[in-house]
Amino acid sequence: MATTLQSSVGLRHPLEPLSVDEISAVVDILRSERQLGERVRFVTINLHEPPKAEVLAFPSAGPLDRQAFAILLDNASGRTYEAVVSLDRRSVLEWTYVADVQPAIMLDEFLECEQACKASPEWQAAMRKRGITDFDLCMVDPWSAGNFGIQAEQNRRLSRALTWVRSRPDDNGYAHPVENVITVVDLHAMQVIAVEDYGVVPLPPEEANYSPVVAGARTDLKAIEIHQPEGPSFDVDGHDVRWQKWHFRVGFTPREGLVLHTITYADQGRERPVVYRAALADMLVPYGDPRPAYFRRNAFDVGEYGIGMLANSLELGCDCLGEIQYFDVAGHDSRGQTTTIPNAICMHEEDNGLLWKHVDWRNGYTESRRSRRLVVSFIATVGNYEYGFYWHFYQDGTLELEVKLTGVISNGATLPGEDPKWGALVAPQVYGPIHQHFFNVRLDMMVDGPNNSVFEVNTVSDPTGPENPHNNAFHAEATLLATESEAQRIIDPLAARYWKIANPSVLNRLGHPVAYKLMPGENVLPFARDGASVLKRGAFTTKHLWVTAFDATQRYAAGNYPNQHPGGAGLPDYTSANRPLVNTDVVVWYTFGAHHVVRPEDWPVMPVTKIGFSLKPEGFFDRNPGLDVPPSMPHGMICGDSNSSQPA
Ligand SMILES: [Cu+2]
Repeated sequence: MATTLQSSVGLRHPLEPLSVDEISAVVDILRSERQLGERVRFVTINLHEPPKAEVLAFPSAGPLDRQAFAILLDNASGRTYEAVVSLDRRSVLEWTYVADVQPAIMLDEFLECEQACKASPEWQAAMRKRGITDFDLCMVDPWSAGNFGIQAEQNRRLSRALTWVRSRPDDNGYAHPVENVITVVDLHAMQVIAVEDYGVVPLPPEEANYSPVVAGARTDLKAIEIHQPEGPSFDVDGHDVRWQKWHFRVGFTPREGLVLHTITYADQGRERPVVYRAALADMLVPYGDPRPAYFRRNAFDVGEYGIGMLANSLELGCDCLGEIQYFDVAGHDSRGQTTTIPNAICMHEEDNGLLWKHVDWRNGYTESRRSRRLVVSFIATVGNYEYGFYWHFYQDGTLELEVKLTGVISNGATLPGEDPKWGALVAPQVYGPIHQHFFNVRLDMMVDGPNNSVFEVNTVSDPTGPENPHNNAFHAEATLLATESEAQRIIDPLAARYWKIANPSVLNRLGHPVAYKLMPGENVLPFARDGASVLKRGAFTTKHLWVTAFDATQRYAAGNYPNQHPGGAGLPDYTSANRPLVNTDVVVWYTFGAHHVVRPEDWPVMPVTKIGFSLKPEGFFDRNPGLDVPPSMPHGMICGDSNSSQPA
């Protein structure tokens, strides 16, 4: 894809992601100024976003100092450092030692950890005990260790790796879990320190491959092609996107993946802000099996691994269909070598069925409009699972996030005839433990300006009385969430509950504050009980809505370093001061959970499951903002011709 880094005013926008050359320069500057040893790894390097006020004042205040933020890990000392580097001044501005943390597990560590396991005599012995002798066919996934308060694990960088085995090189190895073997690896030394073996269970007998050659492709599917002969309706300048009155910037970080910046909607000659920054703030996948080989199985896919780092390179016609605008993503490995993920972000338009319609049934006069949506997406592969993140922009002012879950379930092997309590059989002797997938999205809201208030809206039945003599009355009741402790809420579908982010200083033509509402979709709470390690570390999952007063340093729902963290970081910590939230710069954090009782149909590769939420205008506009969408019938035809003629 050809992009320019210059904005229309000739200056590079301060939120333009770091280029490959800039990442390379950051590595050079850090190496030369800090005399980094051989064993220092670059965990993440990304844009150090300038302060919000400076970004919003751009370009009138001129160019801003171009800065990068980096996390480094010294395997020799076990120390973690954070650095801020000025690219313009080619110098390290800040260098901070961060005590007692473990940064995310890096992709290089995935591969090195697998090699270390395969080289370990203890691991090899555990495999031989199970009749496995060709170690090249084994797959060892480095699962995070969590924190269970075990003294011997404190201050060590650990992985608790799980093993699967292919029956031949092109076999789906996840069909053959090596049950009950947990390989504990010290990731600083990159050495196996223990192999926990809870007993031999035979490998499941069946292969479970999913290529069409194996499955037998159906033959009755005719071609479908998406043509846009005049090209797509969006304009792209670097990472700046304009589409159907929406204007925003695409960003990407190794940790969060896709980031949307400065989302505005043009209305009656004004670019009206809606969201300043939107990104995934963490994930948690807790599993429900309490047995020794399973109780530590959980994953914080954002904070423990970096979901952006694991992004796929997308393919036309496979992942995305139609007229596609791709964005490449610049990155690096842990040794500071730069990388590029080509086509990591996909953007395209989709026909989305009906936008609005009415038939005047007396005279047949009909107006209807097709809905078009803009989709900005990326897909990450985290070991066995795939997560797709799709932001949808609509012509009625709605913004939506849809997460698609697919890939191969995390699994285990059972004895013949065994039917496990904490999960379900998906194939003979293959077991999928019950689990949940929680996502938390941080929405730095800016509804018509920086200062907003958040309300909870419940619909209530009126009590019987003089005002409600027929018992039919019900109404929507808005309650101000005035402080951070008040603004920790869960869904209530039976009260039709939603949350409204309003700007008290801007009134619509009906005299009410303009607002957007956060509409929950499917959701659930964790089933782990109080006291569970996973809830201490992932407390963000215990509430669906959190609201905080804006602080640029508060970005992650489970804190900056969830890997092996004892808990309490992130949202519980951010809200501990109980700051006021009224008519101020607020950040809305929404947690949504997909509950996964595993089915045989999820095997061997899981059909997509979707979950998400939407942000919908509520009194933000004076009327239906999609009224001006033109009819789509070509060649002078009018929708409704089949009903009757248009009135004179
Ligand atoms: Cu699942």
